[in-house]
Amino acid sequence: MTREQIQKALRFYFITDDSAPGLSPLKQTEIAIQAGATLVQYRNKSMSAKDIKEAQSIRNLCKCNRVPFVVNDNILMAKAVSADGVHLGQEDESPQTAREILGNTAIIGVSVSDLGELERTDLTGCDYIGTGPVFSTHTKPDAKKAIGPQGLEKIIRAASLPVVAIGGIDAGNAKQCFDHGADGISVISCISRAENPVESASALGSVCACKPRASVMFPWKDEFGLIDKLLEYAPADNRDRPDIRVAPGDDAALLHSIKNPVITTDTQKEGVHFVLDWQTPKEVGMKAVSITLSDLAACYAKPISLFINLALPESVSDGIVEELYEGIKVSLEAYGCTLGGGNISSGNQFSIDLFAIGEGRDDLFPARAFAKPGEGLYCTGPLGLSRAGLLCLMKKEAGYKALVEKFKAPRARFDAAEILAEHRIECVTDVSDGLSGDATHIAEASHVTVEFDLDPVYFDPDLVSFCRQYEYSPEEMILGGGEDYELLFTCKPEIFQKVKTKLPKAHQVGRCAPFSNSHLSNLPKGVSSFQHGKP
Ligand code: 3NM
Repeated sequence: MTREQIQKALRFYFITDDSAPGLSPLKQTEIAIQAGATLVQYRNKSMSAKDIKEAQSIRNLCKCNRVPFVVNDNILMAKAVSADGVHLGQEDESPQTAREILGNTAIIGVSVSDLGELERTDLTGCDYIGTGPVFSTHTKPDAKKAIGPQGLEKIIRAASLPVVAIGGIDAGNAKQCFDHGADGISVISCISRAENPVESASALGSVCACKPRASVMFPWKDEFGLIDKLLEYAPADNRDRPDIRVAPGDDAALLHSIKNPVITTDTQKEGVHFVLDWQTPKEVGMKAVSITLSDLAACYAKPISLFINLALPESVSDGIVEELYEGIKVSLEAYGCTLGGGNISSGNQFSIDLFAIGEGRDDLFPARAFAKPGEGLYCTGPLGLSRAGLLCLMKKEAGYKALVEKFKAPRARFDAAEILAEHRIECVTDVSDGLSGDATHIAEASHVTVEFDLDPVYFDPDLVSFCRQYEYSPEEMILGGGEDYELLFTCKPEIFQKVKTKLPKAHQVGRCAPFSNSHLSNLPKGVSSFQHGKP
């Protein structure tokens, strides 16, 4: 996390109370999240292995609501429940050890109670400091004497890291902590033991200038409820489409007979193909449909029906699934495809498996194996944009919206496929693995050598300026980047001239020669085919 992200997360820092009368740590967390908490720490002074379930439920609730979750003192518990980090006391392991165990992206904090302790503490690997008690507190029996807002300010001035204040803080005195320079305040009893915890949390949230959440998201529980919802999200004309005889919702869908069934499958996995911090669930749903149907476009097949298999970890909320469905629906409608059915199960990783059925043409089924020496290698549109868009997201680069859009919302090129089919082009594939990867597929299947010939005239201007800014080569993005979902095809140059009149963005990227030694030639050094999850 960047320093700025840590500072934001510290603003309203809630710590669970393991001995509050009446409110469980999970319920306390729900109240804090509702009031706008920006980080939750699981604190359980008698922490043992059996507490893992409680820690997991709190972690799941936090994850559903996109609130960072850290564990107090215990690095191994933090690791075991996949927490976002750990908060360490002076008697615990060092931040450096925590960093080694929890990795680069973990949030690691350390308690420091005075200037002497600050000087003596090795803060290597640490992201923030917790300082207190600022005011007197009954919650921590062994807490030192209160340092007051002035003491807090002294530590903030001396510290090089963001600081969160702790100890005896409530809505009445939190402002003093901010006024004296704290990045955030952390509280236990002002929520867990308040007479009215909801009101108290909400008052604290407004002092912290944190927006209350309209609703708290809960981990998904009901498989059948979610399947019903999936069906509700089916495209509007799903049920009276002529292709479907028995609609989804039954044990299986019965389709009317399809003359040339074309079947394809694809998968999207969280952390490999999508990251929910970068893409909304709706965008993920839309893209999952597009990339699956793109295979049908490359086969000149008309999309008929899509089937979806979802694996959900508990930390995915119903709300996220509903948004995902919304995206699936929008995309299916855009392509005129029905939803054939779906299944949901729990799993360790959020993943979406998709299966699509399309109807192929009677007269033409393009394939990678039909490239001939003497033909040119062409593409229906600019390449490399999606990879550059992914890099923008990773670098938190706010410009280059068109590149990011290409990564988030690629389109299956049925429009281009129709024009290629009109010209009876026989060798087609979609560019999902990067130009060098997909050209290799064509060259291997057709036993030809593809000679690349990239003309900078066709490089996308945004791609060129992105590459100039970040010192990448556009050729590398085009050849090695993936997920553009344009169509790559081969044909005679005179046929291409005709195609070009209808697809102005189509351009040549190489040519096919009789096979000689290797499948690719003219490939700049260091360019390899795209691998998902390894940008
Ligand atoms: N650490 P409350 S004070 C857990 O000074 C803890 O390091 C402290 O609870 C420190 O918000 C404290 O109920 C207790 O006062 C904070």
